[in-house]
Amino acid sequence: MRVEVMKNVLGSNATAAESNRSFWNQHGMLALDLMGSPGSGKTSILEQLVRELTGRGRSMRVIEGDVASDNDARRIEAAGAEAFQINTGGACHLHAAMVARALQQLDLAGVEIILIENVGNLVCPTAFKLGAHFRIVVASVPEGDDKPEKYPVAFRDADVIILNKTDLLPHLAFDADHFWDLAEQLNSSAPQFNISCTTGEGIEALCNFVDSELAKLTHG
Ligand SMILES: Nc1nc2c(ncn2[C@@H]2O[C@H](COP(=O)(O)OP(=O)(O)OP(=O)(O)O)[C@@H](O)[C@H]2O)c(=O)[nH]1
Ligand SMILES: [Mg+2]
Repeated sequence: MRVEVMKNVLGSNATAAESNRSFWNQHGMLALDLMGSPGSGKTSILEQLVRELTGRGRSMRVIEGDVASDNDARRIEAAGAEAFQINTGGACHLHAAMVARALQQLDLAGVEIILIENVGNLVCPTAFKLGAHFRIVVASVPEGDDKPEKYPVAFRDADVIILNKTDLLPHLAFDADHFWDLAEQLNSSAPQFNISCTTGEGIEALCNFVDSELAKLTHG
């Protein structure tokens, strides 16, 4: 019985995710879904992307997922993009229908990029795709270099892997080569980015990636 209910929930989420993807494709919008542990730096990366991509003349909206509070939406608005906060009220992931409802609320005229921050954890969001073109997993140096080994699905299914807070590498016993070896064993195709939101390392490269994927989507 429980298995049946779960199958239905996942099935209806998959349908809603496909519909989100069709909507984005029809309107030439590139959608990115960031997942990662609480505090790994998802909002900080989004703030950097908003600033850098706005500077390049890109137009974007941000959908923020949290159990509670609108702290992250307020941070994004301060960085310069319109944001829509979803509070799940306890659920540990966004689901595709929540994102569809957010899209209906946002003014999407002229928008090229949709950035989504999933609820902070490396487990629940893996089962609930949102339809985004890229699922980005964000790990960070203080979490420890064994995370790919402990949360393999998050890394195996990712389309992009980010290691954030590289400015802390000199201060912590984190072996970056070991982290990337583990990530590579699970997923050798996902582009990899070393990022520091404090120093700005890697932000330009990440924005170049977003720009080139947007160009592929809109120009074929
Ligand atoms: N040293 C350092 N600190 C960072 C970096 N990126 C983010 N932080 C800090 O890490 C903390 C958490 O960052 P957030 O961006 O709020 O993390 P988050 O993943 O959005 O957290 P949740 O929304 O709670 O899941 C903040 O105090 C940030 O200033 C970085 O590259 N280096
Ligand atoms: Mg956040």
